[in-house]
Amino acid sequence: MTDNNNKTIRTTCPYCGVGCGVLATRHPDGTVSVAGDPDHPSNFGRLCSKGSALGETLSLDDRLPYPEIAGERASWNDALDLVARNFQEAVRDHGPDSVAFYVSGQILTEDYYVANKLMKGFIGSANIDTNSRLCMASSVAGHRRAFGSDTVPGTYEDLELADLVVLVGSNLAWCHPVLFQRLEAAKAANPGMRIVVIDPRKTATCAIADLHLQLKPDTDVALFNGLLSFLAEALVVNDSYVKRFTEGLEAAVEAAGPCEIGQIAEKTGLKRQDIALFYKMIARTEKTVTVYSQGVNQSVVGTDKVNAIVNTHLATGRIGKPGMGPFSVTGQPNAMGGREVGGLANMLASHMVLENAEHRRIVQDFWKSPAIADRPGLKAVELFEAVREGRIKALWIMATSPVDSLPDADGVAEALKTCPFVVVSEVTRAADTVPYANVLLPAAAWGEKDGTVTNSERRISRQRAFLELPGEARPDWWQLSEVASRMGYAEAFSFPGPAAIFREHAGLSGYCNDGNRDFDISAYQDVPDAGFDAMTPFQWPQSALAQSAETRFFAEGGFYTETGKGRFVPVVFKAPRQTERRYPFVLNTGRVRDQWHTMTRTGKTPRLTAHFAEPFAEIHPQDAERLKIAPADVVKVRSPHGSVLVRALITDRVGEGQVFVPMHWTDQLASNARVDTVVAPATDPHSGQPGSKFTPVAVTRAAMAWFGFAVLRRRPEKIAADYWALAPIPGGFRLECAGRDKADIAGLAASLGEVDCETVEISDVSGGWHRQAQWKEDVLQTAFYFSAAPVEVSRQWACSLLSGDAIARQDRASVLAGRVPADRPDPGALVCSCFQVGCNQIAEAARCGAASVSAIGETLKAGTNCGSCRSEIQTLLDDIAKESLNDADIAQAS
Ligand SMILES: Nc1nc2c(c(=O)[nH]1)N[C@H]1C(S)=C(S)[C@@H](COP(=O)(O)OP(=O)(O)OC[C@H]3O[C@@H](n4cnc5c(=O)[nH]c(N)nc54)[C@H](O)[C@@H]3O)O[C@H]1N2
Ligand SMILES: Nc1nc2c(c(=O)[nH]1)N[C@H]1C(S)=C(S)[C@@H](COP(=O)(O)OP(=O)(O)OC[C@H]3O[C@@H](n4cnc5c(=O)[nH]c(N)nc54)[C@H](O)[C@@H]3O)O[C@H]1N2
Ligand code: SF4
Ligand SMILES: [Mo]
Repeated sequence: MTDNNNKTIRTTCPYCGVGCGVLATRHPDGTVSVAGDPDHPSNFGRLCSKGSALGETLSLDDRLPYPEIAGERASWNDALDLVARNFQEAVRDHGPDSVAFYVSGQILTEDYYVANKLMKGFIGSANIDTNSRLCMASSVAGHRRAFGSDTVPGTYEDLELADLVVLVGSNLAWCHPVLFQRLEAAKAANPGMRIVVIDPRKTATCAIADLHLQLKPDTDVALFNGLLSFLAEALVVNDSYVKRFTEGLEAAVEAAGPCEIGQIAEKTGLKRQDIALFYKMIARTEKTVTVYSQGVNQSVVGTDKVNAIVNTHLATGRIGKPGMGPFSVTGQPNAMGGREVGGLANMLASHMVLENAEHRRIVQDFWKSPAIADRPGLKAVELFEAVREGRIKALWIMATSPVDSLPDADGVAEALKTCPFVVVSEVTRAADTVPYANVLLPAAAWGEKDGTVTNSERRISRQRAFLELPGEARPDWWQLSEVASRMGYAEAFSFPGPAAIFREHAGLSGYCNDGNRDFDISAYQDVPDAGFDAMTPFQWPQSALAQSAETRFFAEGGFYTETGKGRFVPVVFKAPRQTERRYPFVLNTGRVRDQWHTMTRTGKTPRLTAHFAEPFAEIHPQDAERLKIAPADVVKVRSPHGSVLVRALITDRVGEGQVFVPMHWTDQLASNARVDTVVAPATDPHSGQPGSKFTPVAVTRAAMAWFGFAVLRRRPEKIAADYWALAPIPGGFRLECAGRDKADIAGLAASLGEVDCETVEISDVSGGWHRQAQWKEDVLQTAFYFSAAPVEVSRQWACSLLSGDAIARQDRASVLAGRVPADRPDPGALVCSCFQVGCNQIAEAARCGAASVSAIGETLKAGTNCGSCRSEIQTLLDDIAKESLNDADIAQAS
């Protein structure tokens, strides 16, 4: 690739499982602009805030330029030899199960295929697991119990065609924003459409909900079991579908027990009338889709939650038909591709079953491999336990950061320290798992690599390269194939490129498959390189034998169980773990709108860090009052496994007795905010997926003697504060900090300051109050604000100070005072990241008569580009309307 300048390439977004098509254009000045691909059938031109900012996350400053062995630069040859030798010796001395791969739903299908082939067919162990274990495993297990295969029956269009969409444990507005926008548009076009959100938290998604069932954590099974019984008792069961295509309804209804609304209300904490309303809505709405995500999967009863939901769809025959079905939306861009190649420790390739001898024969035969794994390997949490116990001698981690994202994360870090040989394939040096590597391999990143991904609706799209590989970075499939060759398997791994891998993968999907396996893309087994390059997005199945226009599953039965019938799974509600006196809160964790996981990419751009610039805990006002926690205090959230220090965000978005902490902040951008150090490693017995949304914790106010806020030109090397969080801003960084000892302020201020600057400061040491600004020729270099209470300075305004031009001398006082000059009103906390519009601006526009989201858009442009903030704007408008109603009430009363 020599000159891609100004050429627009069609590719796919590397973030969520919606799988949006992206048009990426590289300009002569090296910048990249992106736009939604209007022809991509997942997004039709839309992009969310994260997708829109992709061009700003491609800087190379943090990239790994070359391989390293024990922290020293090494050649690829030496590094690959060493990896191959260590894996080989471990297998020779301790057997195939003494080695493991831990990979990710963010590698491409071709990378994934090679990793799985090497481990299961050539090393001969099933010790390959993936971060999808933390993400989709309960859905996989639930699908397999009900359908006999890991099949997602529906398509995105079903959300638009439905009359009732139930969102269970899914914050779709923030986590699948483009799908959410499609749903929003469908609702606007079909005013009869109803939306129910089932989530213990009031999320941005609730802005679109007709009914929000704010149930107690982990009580979904009680609600859906009740629904199944209700449907059976109200005779809404689709007898003909149930008789012809399913088995086991009676046992499932019996396990669910009679539909006693009072009891269900008690178990779930929901109001009886809300439960009854929900059940009636379901009973009378044929076109119902139930979308579910991590509030379902990430639970110690996650698989039961999945089956409790699926049972209700089987009972009504609402599955695989337009506008109907259970719909597990996937998180990562290639969670589905990973499942297709068999990336999980208990799966074989091509949706085949590890325990099935015939399937093993098919795969081994196709691969012509010396071995085939015949029993499940270690699932992620067990895998790292085995590492800790010394049972794993060589481990290869690829495209995931287990010391951040696995539960009991400090235990994982300990395990990695003791592991004799750890390989990490990464794109960035700034990832928390990097320091644990014996061998570090620089991987190709988004925009540099070529291959395919599969989105939530089984649609396979191309990711295409439009940038040169920086330094010596190489794609993951290449790294794996090179190691395989060095282990003696050159013939089976001599892939010239991703197209050849894709063909083999497509070939295997059709091999000995007479329609008895769901995953079949054999229509593509002979696609030439040029055809692979030009491939347009398609949905599977696409068999070489039968062209099928219909890509939904199970409308007319055809399940992949032994009997061909869909299985009702009897599930019994188990009350969630009681919190003890010492750990009285339930810790819930998850995502925010503008960040992606450990922030290695989305944490690089001010556009995305402005929405939330530091880690926080959402705490209910009543709990805060009891615990004497004031807004913006620093709080400690603690379990027996570990603790984090985060900012208190007091809000009734969480229920009493619950706290919500985002999963995103790592040691790269905060002092002590890796929330998975707190999360318990409890897993679902069927899927092995951790219950990342439910850990009993204690919450206490962390008594701080001082609080600080600063804007800085350079990233400080060390920050001597008990609490800190950094985020990029235009022209530099912003720092939030706090400490227990006032004496630390002077040292910190000195260490953050620049040299050769004109420094202006005001200080009241006894009051713990200090302000300082530094100038070079009227251009601000740093500004610090310290005080005994949380610093009240408009962040939006202060963060704009470094981007701008010279600041007039007469305005210096306002910089020190931290006061927004009168001619520049404070925009308030950021809502719209595309146009940088804050909540004060929206409130002001609303007061001037802009009463709807579209009116706000017309006035301020907010919400008119990616649309990710539209639900927040709606919530703001609702709050303002409520306030003015209250004001009117007060006025009337007085
Ligand atoms: N912005 C953004 N988007 C993303 C990602 C990201 O990092 N950032 N990551 C992607 C990935 S990999 C994934 S897996 C998806 C996840 O997408 P989601 O699952 O939608 O996101 P989460 O925030 O993890 O959790 C969803 C909701 O589950 C709720 N919940 C907690 N406990 C329960 C419960 O017991 N019952 C019910 N019904 N709900 C409960 C939480 O309160 C939360 O609002 O997002 C994808 N999209
Ligand atoms: N408490 C709690 N924990 C959770 C969750 C939760 O909701 N709560 N959610 C879980 C879920 S659903 C998920 S999916 C995980 C996500 O957790 P992780 O997978 O740990 O998070 P990422 O930041 O996506 O890690 C991807 C890493 O791969 C690197 N990378 C990017 N592209 C490439 C590439 O092409 N090749 C290579 N080799 N490296 C690359 C990135 O720089 C980054 O360091 O977290 C899980 N952990
Ligand atoms: S919804 Fe956003 S993050 Fe997800 S694929 Fe589309 S643009 Fe990317
Ligand atoms: Mo995920």
